[in-house]
Amino acid sequence: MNVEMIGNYMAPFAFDVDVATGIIKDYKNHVVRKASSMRGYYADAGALEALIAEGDPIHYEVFERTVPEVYGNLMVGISKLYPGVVGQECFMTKGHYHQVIQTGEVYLCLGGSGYLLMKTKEGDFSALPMERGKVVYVPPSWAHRSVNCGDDPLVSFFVYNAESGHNYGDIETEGFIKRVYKRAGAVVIE
Ligand code: S6P
Ligand code: ZN
Repeated sequence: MNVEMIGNYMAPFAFDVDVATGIIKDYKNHVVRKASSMRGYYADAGALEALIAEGDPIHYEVFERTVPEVYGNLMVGISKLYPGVVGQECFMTKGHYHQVIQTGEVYLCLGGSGYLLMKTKEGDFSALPMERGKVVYVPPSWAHRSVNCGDDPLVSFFVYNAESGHNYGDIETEGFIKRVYKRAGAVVIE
């Protein structure tokens, strides 16, 4: 990829985030995952198919300022997860381990409410609340998934090692130990 240089080094840069909408103004990479990208992830496959048939709404978007994916660089961006349920299960991201499993990540929640679910290969589990102003530190070895339990988009700024990569396959086969539901208006993790 082309990066701006000053002398021998990558040039420092700055960018703006529209905190209200959760959009990086000059993003370089944009990932959009619709309901149809989420087949196999929710407990109620029939409810997901109904949602897809009703118009296949966007589940989440990721905006990144990409940098070369090499040791030392940091990838930064915004994750915007829309509110909604599949059956009674709250909208969520696919979730992943990092391919380079000894790399961590930091999330700063800018708006909305939900959880960051985390799990390890050994079956350890953690669910930390996400709300505006909350920083969640994801240590190395922990897979992570965002879940939106509120009525507004769950918007988070994230920073991770640029060489981390994403391992989705293991989550597709392992699942995430616990799921988050809205039952009669109450959020339950079970
Ligand atoms: C990347 C970071 C986030 C997620 C994003 C979407 O390491 O954790 O940018 O990619 O929240 O989730 P997922 O699981 O579909 O990549
Ligand atoms: Zn990650």
